[in-house]
Amino acid sequence: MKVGIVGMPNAGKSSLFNALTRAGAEAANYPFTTIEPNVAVVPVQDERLERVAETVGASELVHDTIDFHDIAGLVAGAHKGEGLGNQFLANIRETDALIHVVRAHHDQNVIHPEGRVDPLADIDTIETELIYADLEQAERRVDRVVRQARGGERAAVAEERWLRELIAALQAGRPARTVPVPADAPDALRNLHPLTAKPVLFVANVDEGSEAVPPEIEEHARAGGAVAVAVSSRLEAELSELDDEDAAAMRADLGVAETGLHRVVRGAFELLDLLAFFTAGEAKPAQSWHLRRGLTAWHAAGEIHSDIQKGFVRAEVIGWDALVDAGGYAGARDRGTLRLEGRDYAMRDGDVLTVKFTP
Ligand SMILES: Nc1nc2c(ncn2[C@@H]2O[C@H](COP(=O)(O)OP(=O)(O)O)[C@@H](O)[C@H]2O)c(=O)[nH]1
Ligand SMILES: [Mg+2]
Repeated sequence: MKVGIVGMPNAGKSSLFNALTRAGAEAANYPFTTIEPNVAVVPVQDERLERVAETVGASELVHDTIDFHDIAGLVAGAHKGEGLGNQFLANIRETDALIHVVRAHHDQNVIHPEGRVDPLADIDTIETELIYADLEQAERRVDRVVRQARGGERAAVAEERWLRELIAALQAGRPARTVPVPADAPDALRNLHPLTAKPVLFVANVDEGSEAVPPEIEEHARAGGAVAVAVSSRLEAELSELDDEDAAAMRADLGVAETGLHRVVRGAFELLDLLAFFTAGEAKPAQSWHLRRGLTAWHAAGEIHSDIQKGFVRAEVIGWDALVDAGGYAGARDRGTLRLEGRDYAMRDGDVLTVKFTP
C-alpha cells in the first residue's frame, strides 16, 4: 500500500515523514532492506497479531506495512511545470491514497509561503493544483481515445464519454471522484490515474499539545467524503527521537494520549476501507496482511503468494479471538470453531487464515 504525502511548502510534510521513518526503522522484523530516501515503510501495529502469535507459538511477528512517500514540490503553478512540476505529479499518480498535510499551528517562527496561516486557503491551493494536473492529463487522453472511438471500439466510446464528463467536472472545480466510471469502460480509471480520484486523509498539523482537528478542516474533509486527523508534526518528529519511556512521559505531560503516528496509520487504513487478516503457525512467523473489505479468501491467498492463490483448494478460517479462546488450532478444531471455507468466502476483519493449496 502506497500513500503519498502532499501539502504546501513548510506545512510539515517532512517532519511527519521523518517521524514515520524512525517509527519504521525501530520496528522489529523490518521486512524491507532497501528504502529510498523519500519512502518510509511503516508497520501497522496490531495487538491482535501479538495475541495470535503467543497462542500458536509463532517464531516471530511480521507486521503489515504502509509505504509513505514524501512528495515535495507541490506549489501553486506546479501543473505548469513550476517547482518540480509535472515530474513530481507523476510520482503521486502511482499512490493508492494521499495524505494532505495542512498547517494549522501558529508558530510565528515558521514562515508561511503566502505569509498567513489559513488552512482552507492552503487546502484550496493544493486541490486546485491537483485538479489542473488531472485536467491536463484528461485532455491529452481524450485526444487519443477519440481516434479509437471513431473506429467504433465500444470501450473507447464509453471512455470518451466519461472523459468529456470528467473534463467538464474538473473545469467546474470538482474532483474526479465525483464522476462515476461507466461499467462499459472498466479500464478508464486505470488509463488516467486521476489524482483527484484518490482517497485523501487530511492531517491537520496543529499546535503542540492539541489533539483536535480544527472545525473548518473537519468540515471540509467530511463534505468531500474524506477523513481528518490532528497531529503535531514537530512534536512527533521530536518524540520519535526519544526512547519509548521518555516519549510516553512527555506525552503524558502534554496530555496527548495516542501517538499521532498511530492516528495517521489507522486513518490510512480506514480511508482505504481495508480489513486486516492474519496467518500464523507454530514455529512459523505470525504475519498481518490487509485486504479491501468485501474481497474473498481467494483474494487473500493472492496477497500471501500468487502460487498459493493459483493452487487454492480450501481455506481454514477462524476469528482471532476464537483462536485465542481455544488456546490454539487443536483446541479450535475440537470446539468446531475452525471452519473450512471455499474460495468465495468473504474475509472478515481479524480472521486467521490457513490456505490449503496444491503446489
Ligand atoms: N511549531 C511547529 N513547527 C513545525 C511543525 N511542523 C513543522 N514545523 C516546522 O516547520 C518547518 C517546515 O517543516 P517541514 O516538515 O520541513 O515542512 P515541509 O516543507 O512541508 O516538508 C520546519 O522548521 C519545522 O520544524 C509543528 O507542528 N509545529
Ligand atoms: Mg519537505
